[in-house]
Amino acid sequence: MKRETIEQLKNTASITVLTGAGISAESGVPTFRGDNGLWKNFKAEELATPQAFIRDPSIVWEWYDLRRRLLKNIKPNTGHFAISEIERCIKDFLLITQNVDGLHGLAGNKNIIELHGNIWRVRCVSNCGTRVNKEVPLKDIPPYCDCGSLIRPDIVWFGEMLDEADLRKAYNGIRQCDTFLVVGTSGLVQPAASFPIMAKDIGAYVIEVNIEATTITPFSDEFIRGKAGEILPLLADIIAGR
Ligand code: BJW
Ligand code: ZN
Repeated sequence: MKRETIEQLKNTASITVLTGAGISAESGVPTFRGDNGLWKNFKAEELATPQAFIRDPSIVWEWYDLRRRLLKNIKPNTGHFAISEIERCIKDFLLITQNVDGLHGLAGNKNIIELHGNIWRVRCVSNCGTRVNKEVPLKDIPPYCDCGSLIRPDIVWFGEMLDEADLRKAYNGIRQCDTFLVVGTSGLVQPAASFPIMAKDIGAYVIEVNIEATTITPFSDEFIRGKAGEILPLLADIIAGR
């Protein structure tokens, strides 16, 4: 690690973190892309769209049901816990996650934006309400609401708008931070992929942790190659003054 990065982490007053599927990989959650991406046979770009859901809600629900079954007993790993320790050390802290697995909350983080939704939340397509449903496996696929409309996962699919309040809060966090930490994302999905670049433009120190270089790497002040579960505890140690 560069001396400059260590100094930055020791002295930082505000940190915004962006995470992707890579941080949950060591908990056993498959990533979306790349050689180890278990979903290679199921393309997110094909299943995670409103068009796919209209065409065949059962196929889309089968995919989410499979993922919910896989996630049911999964636990946060040392990477998640390190980020929750960083939040306890830094008052001005924001975590923006693209993950829908809820593991950051289980690890103890409080100020979280779940940019792409949460796999345990569902909503009626007629917008008659959002609710939590942890039924695994689902009894009926696709599930229907009492009002007769289909129920869908409360997830942001390709071509759908992100929640406006979430986006506003994310942009504020990007504007205000002096350190921007990006972990385990391929940087291929917008608008999240542009957050580190925006942070860099505004003057933040950008640190990237990933097992391989990404589209974000050229914009990083330091790229730390390695597993999130191994690198993040080291960063948390520095921030905590150990
Ligand atoms: C490790 C590791 C370890 C592994 N340690 N690292 C501008 C330009 C071009 C296109 C667009 C644009 N603006 C919008 C678009 C369209 C689209 C888009 O981005 N398309 C691209 C594919 C080109 N974006 C949208 O539609 C978004 N909506 C939007 O922008 O609305 C406005 C708008 C609409 C229409 C037109 C224009 C504007 C919505 C995006 C929603 C994404 N949803 C998904 C699926 C739903 C969630 C779910 O079912 O789970 O979210 S897609 C999928 O990708 C999922 C993820 O959150 C997301 C990001 O993936 P992530 O996390 O980066 O995972 P991977 O697998 O790609 O990478 C894992 C990484 O971990 C790798 O780098 C590994 O190396 C690393 N790793 N183990 C550390 N142990
Ligand atoms: Zn309804």
